[in-house]
Amino acid sequence: MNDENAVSGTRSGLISRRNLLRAGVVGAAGVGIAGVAASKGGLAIAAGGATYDATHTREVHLAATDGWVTMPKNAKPITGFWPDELAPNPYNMYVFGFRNVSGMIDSDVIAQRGLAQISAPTLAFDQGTEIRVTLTNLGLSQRPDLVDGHTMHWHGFNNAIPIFDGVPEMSASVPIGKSITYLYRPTDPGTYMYHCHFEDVEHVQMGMTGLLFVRPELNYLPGTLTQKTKARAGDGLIQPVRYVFNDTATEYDREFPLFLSENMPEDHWRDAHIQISDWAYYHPGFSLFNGRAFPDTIEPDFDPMTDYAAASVGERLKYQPRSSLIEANVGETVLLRVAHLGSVRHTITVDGIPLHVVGADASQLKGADNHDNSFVTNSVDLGPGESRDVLFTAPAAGTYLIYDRNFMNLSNNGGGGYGGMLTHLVVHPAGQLAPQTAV
Ligand SMILES: [Cu+2]
Repeated sequence: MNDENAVSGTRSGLISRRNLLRAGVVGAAGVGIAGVAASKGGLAIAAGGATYDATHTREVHLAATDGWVTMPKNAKPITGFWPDELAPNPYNMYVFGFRNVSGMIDSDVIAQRGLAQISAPTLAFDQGTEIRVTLTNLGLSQRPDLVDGHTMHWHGFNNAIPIFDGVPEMSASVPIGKSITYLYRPTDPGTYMYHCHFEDVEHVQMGMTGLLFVRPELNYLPGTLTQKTKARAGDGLIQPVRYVFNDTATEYDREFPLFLSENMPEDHWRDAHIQISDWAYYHPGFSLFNGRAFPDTIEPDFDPMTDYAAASVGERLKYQPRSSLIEANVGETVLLRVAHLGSVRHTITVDGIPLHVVGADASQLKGADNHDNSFVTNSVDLGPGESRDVLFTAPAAGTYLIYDRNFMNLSNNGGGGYGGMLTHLVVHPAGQLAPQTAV
């Protein structure tokens, strides 16, 4: 924590922990969605006691609810469990998840009940920014018998305040119809993940997981969030300068989130059909990149708020909105932000392309003596809860495969053809793709 962090206000006595808790919980105890405004108001008072630059504030509003998604049709059905006969066309699997409802009016937020997405929205923040993530619990449309809370747990964030850590046993969760605003000021750039921590084995398996990353201040002009730019060699274009960490050796041209998870269809069926799951008995049917199994991984991005023709792939994937198609021009440096919140190990590889791992678990691979601990490999191995920052140089134009080396994770529940954790890297001739402007 740096001295500018709102949290440091508690240390300097500007606000007590008790008052901060009151701001988060009591402020959120309004009726229905009105709790959002109440909690924001409460936290504005709390944050007002600390010194920070208000222009460096980011506000995000997430909604937590349930919903329906699709796993690919080339999967082997599981009699009685998948496809789920309760699923509305064109979907086939029940999930819990988050939605990004930032900027929506309350009635639109409430209308997202039952429309969860997987993976959770990718969140990208800048180092040193005051971040306020408001989480609203919309309840579960398929399971009105459940009164589950939800939380946001930023995995790996050094959080001094239990309530903002989102572990309900240590503080509080968000009840149905209520909201809490979580406060953060990240000081450590890198790739993280976040998830709901309420009955976390279940809620994580059901889909309340996503990727989050923090860009380093080295990207910005001193004292501002105005991005540094430079003319790249060869094309003369002025482009944003992007680094993974506060080290010029970690420069890249394009970045892509690659969020790893799996699901077990029987457990999703049981949650939809009011049956008890044994979470100790786990054998995933689908392994996912960014919430989709191949071949859906290479479909483009979709918007959960857009109407697509009912039979189109867009309608089928609108609640799995994130593509895993990786595209770059020859010679560009690509950053894969890999994070894993499934339950079994995964080893990601790209045939024939050396992978330079420069970061692990939101830390640059560099010793205290500035020793370079980064390494080049063909196998990026991750356990659950781990992340890696991987750089590679886009080779000759063509299509390459990015996949999990475990063959078990390359089918859709043992069905015919390839599936699971597989996506494409498409390398274009030099200069063909415009510079990346958004992730
Ligand atoms: Cu939850």
